[in-house]
Amino acid sequence: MPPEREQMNVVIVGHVDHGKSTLVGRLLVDTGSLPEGKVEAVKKQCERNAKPFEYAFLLDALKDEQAQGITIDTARSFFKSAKRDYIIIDAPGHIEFLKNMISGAARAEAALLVIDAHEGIKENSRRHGYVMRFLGIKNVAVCVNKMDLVKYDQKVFEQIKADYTKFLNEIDLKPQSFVPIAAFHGDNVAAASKNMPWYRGPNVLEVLDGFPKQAPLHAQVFRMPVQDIYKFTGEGDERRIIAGRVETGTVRVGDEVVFLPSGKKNRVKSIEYFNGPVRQEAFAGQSAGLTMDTEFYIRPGEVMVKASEKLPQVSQKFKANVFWMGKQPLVQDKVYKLKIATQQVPVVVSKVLHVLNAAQLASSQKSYVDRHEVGECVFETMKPVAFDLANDIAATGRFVLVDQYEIAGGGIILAPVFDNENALNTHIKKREYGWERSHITPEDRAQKYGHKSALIVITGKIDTGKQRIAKALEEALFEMGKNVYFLGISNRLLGLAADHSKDRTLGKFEALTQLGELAHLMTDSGLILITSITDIDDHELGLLKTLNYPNRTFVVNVGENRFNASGIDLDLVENEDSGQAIKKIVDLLVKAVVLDPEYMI
Ligand SMILES: Nc1nc2c(ncn2[C@@H]2O[C@H](COP(=O)(O)OP(=O)(O)O)[C@@H](O)[C@H]2O)c(=O)[nH]1
Ligand SMILES: [Mg+2]
Repeated sequence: MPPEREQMNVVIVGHVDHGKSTLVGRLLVDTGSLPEGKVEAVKKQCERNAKPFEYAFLLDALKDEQAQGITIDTARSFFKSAKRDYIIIDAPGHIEFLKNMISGAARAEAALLVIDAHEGIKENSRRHGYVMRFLGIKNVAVCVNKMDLVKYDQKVFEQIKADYTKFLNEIDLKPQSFVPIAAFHGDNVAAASKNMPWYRGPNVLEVLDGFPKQAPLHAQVFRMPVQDIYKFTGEGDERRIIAGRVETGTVRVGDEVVFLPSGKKNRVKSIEYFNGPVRQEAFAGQSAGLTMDTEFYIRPGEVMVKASEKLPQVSQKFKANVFWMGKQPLVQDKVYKLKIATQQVPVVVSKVLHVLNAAQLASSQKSYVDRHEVGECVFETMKPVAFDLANDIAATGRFVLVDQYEIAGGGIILAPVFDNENALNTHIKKREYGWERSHITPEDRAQKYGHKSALIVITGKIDTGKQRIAKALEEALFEMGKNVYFLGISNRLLGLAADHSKDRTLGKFEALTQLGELAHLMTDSGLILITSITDIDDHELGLLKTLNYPNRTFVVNVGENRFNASGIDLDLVENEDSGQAIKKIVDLLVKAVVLDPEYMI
């Protein structure tokens, strides 16, 4: 790859008239980033109109020019230092700005915060501090401007620095530096100021150059969210292609890879491109299809990473900031759909920690997030998800929230959250609390019925004889005089099959929860309940078992076990004969003391 010049996006914020445009204009002029004669032309124009020259006019003139060109982007200015290229974003409206920043349309790696030394710290100066924190921008410099208006007095600068530092510390933000400047005159912008010999620190340009830059995408750790899994169609060709876009890093043939959240490991056998020859390597920005050394099964949505590199977080809880655009407010405990890279999972807000109104930039303490507000929230997903922190890797650290088929919010992940509280446990606690137990104990029922209760889940691939075995088992147990019921819940009812009237991600979760509750009810009444479910994964099994608890759940897998690392009690071969299958399942139930030993066949 050709050596590229480093680029850094910087956002500039500050109260109106504190000198943002002037500072940007001055940076452009002092770094020689303007077209020849531009400044002179604008100055002449001012003279003709008998107006004093303003750097803001200079920026306006540039904007007009840009608008005629290809990019109509009025809020950006470009300048170069010896070290790198800068793009300065002058945030016009806060709503647009926050939306763009959080949705990933724009990304600021550093911020300049301008405060007028003469006017002092304004409410807006504080609000901007909040915004920086919400966006998680770590590289922040505060420019105390218009020092000429306070006679370049060190005491004024030190007082503002002390006061503003105190405020920033309260919101947990640590600015890199404070620079006393007179933007209009160029003091400490790109050169040291003769007027402020008492200041020995870096000028604004030096501060910017000093901000550390993230490595380019291809040099970061490898992340490839799995978009789809294709099978070769050739005769007897059993290979599978894992397809996706490499978001960051590089991967080579022979690399050991891990798929998360499942944790499955494998090794890259080949890298195929859709319209090209086989290659040895794929890197950030490329879409590729990879084959693996050993055959295995995963679902789309997993993130492929390298075993030798820093792994992403795998968790069901994280803290994030969301920018909310939904018509209905974002509320606690309602189920939304979370999309992060190619993963889609049900999610709830377990806690709203803090809310900031994007229009007024006023922060408040409330338990929901309205349209055009930014909420710092704890999210809980219904299954583990793999993610990075937005500050480390944007592609796997940002997400969108879907409410009623519409993207209603965008978020950036700030940190994983580790605690034992989870929505399922809370739900079960509530259920148990509200449950009026009868005087007949499970032991009484077992005595009377001649067996204990159980939920038997028969799982495996589609069309492997699961339903036939389930029904045969029901009949056999019924013949033995047991209280048994086959719950013929179809894939469609379970939300597992394509059903366009329902959101599949949420539908499946809802259906499994209902099934778990139903199972709990039926096993609580002393029944042996049998059901069959196609391709249930470890986590979904866990959900069923937890809901059915304290009653027991047995899992029988038919055919190749594709999605379960644990939790299978019995494996049957594909299309196993009903008689054989029943014998094995009954043996299992006898060993587990659900049935008496006399039934051991
Ligand atoms: N005296 C003085 N005036 C300045 C300085 N920097 C900016 N200004 C003036 O402050 C006013 C507002 O500046 P501007 O850059 O448009 O502020 P913005 O609203 O933050 O973009 C303009 O009249 C500038 O000329 C400075 O260092 N000293
Ligand atoms: Mg301005």
